[in-house]
Amino acid sequence: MRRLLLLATLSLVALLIFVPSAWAQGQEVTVRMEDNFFDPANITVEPGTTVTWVQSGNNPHTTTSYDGLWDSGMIEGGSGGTFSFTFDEPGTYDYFCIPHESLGMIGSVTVTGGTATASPTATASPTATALADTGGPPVTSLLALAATLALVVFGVIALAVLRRRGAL
Ligand SMILES: [Cu+2]
Repeated sequence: MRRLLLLATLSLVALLIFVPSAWAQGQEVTVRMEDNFFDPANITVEPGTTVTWVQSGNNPHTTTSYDGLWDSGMIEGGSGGTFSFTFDEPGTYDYFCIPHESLGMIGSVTVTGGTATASPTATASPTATALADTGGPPVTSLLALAATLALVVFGVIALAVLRRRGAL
């Protein structure tokens, strides 16, 4: 009985560890393009996060990477138009709005998971590369693992209950 409880506990712990990390993959974050600022201007996200900029103002805006990684082009005011970009590599990505950069309409996306910063040296370091390449197993396999663990937990509990009742 004690062993069964231990097994059940371990399974639950594994679930608690694996499920959130599975959900952390492929997150979505929204940044509003207001007149004339990004809201929120500076965000921090997990690798694999898709950031979607939503036109929420009356002026035309863009989201344009200083490094040339993305450029939404002009999104007309009042259109509710959107632009999305997925961030896989750790680092800090600065961007601006072409017509309103001089008004301070700038922002940044910081991707966690490494020591990499805007510095090219840090990005190219073996540590950062290894972290970026690992990525973790696909979401589906993690969820399958979690489901399997859940089944094991329920099976063990059911077995314990039946034994106690003398059914086995
Ligand atoms: Cu703008």
